[in-house]
Amino acid sequence: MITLYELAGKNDLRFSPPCWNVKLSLLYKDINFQTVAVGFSEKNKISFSNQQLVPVIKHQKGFVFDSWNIINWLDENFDNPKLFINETSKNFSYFLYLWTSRQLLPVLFKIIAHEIPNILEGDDLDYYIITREERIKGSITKFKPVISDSILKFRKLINPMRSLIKKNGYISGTRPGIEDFIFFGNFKWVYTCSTCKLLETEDEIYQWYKNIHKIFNIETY
Ligand SMILES: N[C@@H](CCC(=O)N[C@@H](CS)C(=O)NCC(=O)O)C(=O)O
Repeated sequence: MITLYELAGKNDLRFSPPCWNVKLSLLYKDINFQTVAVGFSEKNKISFSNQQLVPVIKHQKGFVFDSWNIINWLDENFDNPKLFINETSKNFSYFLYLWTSRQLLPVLFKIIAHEIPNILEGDDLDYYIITREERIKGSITKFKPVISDSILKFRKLINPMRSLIKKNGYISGTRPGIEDFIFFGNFKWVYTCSTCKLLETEDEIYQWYKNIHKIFNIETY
């Protein structure tokens, strides 16, 4: 049995983008797994991995951390269905992983930074405020004046994905696959942690986001 250590907030809310990417990959491959909730202030739970971030998976022979490494490990160690159907899909997925972590999530952070405290409590809340305010050298409310600009910027930034989704239904093609799972985490983060109307409800990407929920029956995860 695989154990996925993932970030959790108040009321056991699971909101971490890379943890969601891994979870969708596990569901897609129909791998038996359990999850362990890790609060921001509960690094002791993942100390066996000798680093501080989730997702981490523990398997019979050891552990793997970082969503990209985990996805690769899962595909190498569990057969069909394959996440990467060929090298091209692997390369495009890697691009999406880098684009998400380096470009998209930082824009989204500016939109939801001030709302994340609503889903945290106790030491986790203190940890979030202290570490993030240190990182951005200011208050987590400092981006509030640029929220509407950031939303417009984000919607435009993801235009190529919108075109793909419009054309095929999913990024991977006519059915969801790893490319969709990596992109999904962005939206799950925003909609779980904030009240922000990131996408218009008529936006094809919004429909795509809802479809992924239905297909994987993930409301409860
Ligand atoms: N590149 C890593 C990013 C991991 C990461 O930043 N995880 C965040 C949650 S989204 C975390 O563990 N944060 C804990 C902290 O800030 O202390 C991946 O894709 O797994």
